This record gives sequence, C-alpha cells and structure tokens, in this order.
Amino acid sequence: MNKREFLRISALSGIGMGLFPEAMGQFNRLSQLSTFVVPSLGFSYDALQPFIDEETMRVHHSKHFQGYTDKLNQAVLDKSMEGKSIEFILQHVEESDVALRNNGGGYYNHKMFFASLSPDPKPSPEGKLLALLEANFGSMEAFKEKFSNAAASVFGSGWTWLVFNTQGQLEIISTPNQDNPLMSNVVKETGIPILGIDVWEHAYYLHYQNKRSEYLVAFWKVLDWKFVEEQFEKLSG
Ligand code: MN3
Repeated sequence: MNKREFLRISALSGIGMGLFPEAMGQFNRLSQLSTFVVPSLGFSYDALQPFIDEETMRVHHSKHFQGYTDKLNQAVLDKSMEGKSIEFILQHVEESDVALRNNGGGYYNHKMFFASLSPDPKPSPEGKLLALLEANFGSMEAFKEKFSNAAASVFGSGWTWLVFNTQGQLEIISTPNQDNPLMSNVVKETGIPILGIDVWEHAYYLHYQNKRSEYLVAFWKVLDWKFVEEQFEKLSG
C-alpha cells in the first residue's frame, strides 16, 4: 500500500480528522521498518585516492547505490515484502522477479562492497579466516591471484565473491549483473558472501578506463580485512 492508497482508504473508512495525524505517524513508523537506506561511507569520497578516485566514489555511492536502493524499496512495496530482511528477499527471489532481483542484489552487493573499503584498511587477515584461506587455496598469494583472475574473467558486468559454502569451505564464485550467491532460485553456485568486488565499468571506468586489471590490483590496497573477518566470524561463531 502506498501513501496515496492509504490516504484514499483512510478517507473511505472515515478516520476522523483528529485521529489522522496519529494514524499518519503510525503509518510512517511502519513504513520506516521496511525502508532500506544507503549507509554513509564513514569517510570522504576522496579518501581512497589514488586507488579509487573521488568522482567514481561519489557517483557510485550517491547515484548507483542510491538508485538500486530506491528501486528496491519500490519493488518491496509492489511485492508486499515489507519488513523482510534483504537476506530473506534474496534467498526467496525468483528469476522472473526482475525488479526485486536486480535491485535487491544491487542493494546487498553495494552495501557489502562499500563497507569493505577503508582508507585505513587492515592489510591482511588473521586467525581462523587466514587458516581457512590457506587450507582452501594453498596460500594468501594463491587466493588473491585466483580471486583476481576470476574478477578479470567476468564477461561484461558482474561481481566476484568469496563465499562460505554449504560444505563449510571458502570458495570463489562470480555472478552476472547484480545477481548474488544467496539467490538460490537464480544462480547455479550458492554460498554466503563474506567479500565481493564490483567489476561493473561504473566501478572503475572514470579512472582506469578499460584497464580492469589495474583496478583489481588497486582493490587490495583499500580492502579492509577487518570487515571480511567480521563477516566470517558471524558464520563460524
Ligand atoms: Mn556498482
């Protein structure tokens, strides 16, 4: 139900003028529960230079991420999924639910991506995450090479992920467009993402033009392993 419908129904059902401000307040509180918002970055748009330039960060965060978020909020209303978590939405979205799929993915993917960047990043993982990365990929260097190669190989727009899979192992997965490894009705390989890199041209083209490989090298300089460790800790306890 959108605001206009609410106003119409309120009028028809004879809510008195005196009660209306209270009803509207309640409606707004309910509406806020189901509204996804773009988290603030926590640093300025120029803070990741020279690795990611100011204009790319500004447009990517304030236009692209905001755009996905606004369209997700509309899609949630259209599908009557108010109050559901983004994780629930992605796990249940169908291939044919184009608006929810693209914008739900766009919201989740960008939320994770921007939260993983920092001008003062932890340069490498430690503890259980490091141990499992080394166990699954041989070494940190081997993991980074494999991840970068996967990201370089994405044809067109998409994402490369480090996921925790159902076997309790870490795995590298790529998805097209704004698809996400949580979308079990959409993607072939599933898992819970703990790290994701955006390889859409809007993520790097202003500064790197066609040289995606240079952006992939720069990404490691601003990736905060503390964030990745926190995602992993939530899963492994
Ligand atoms: Mn993007």
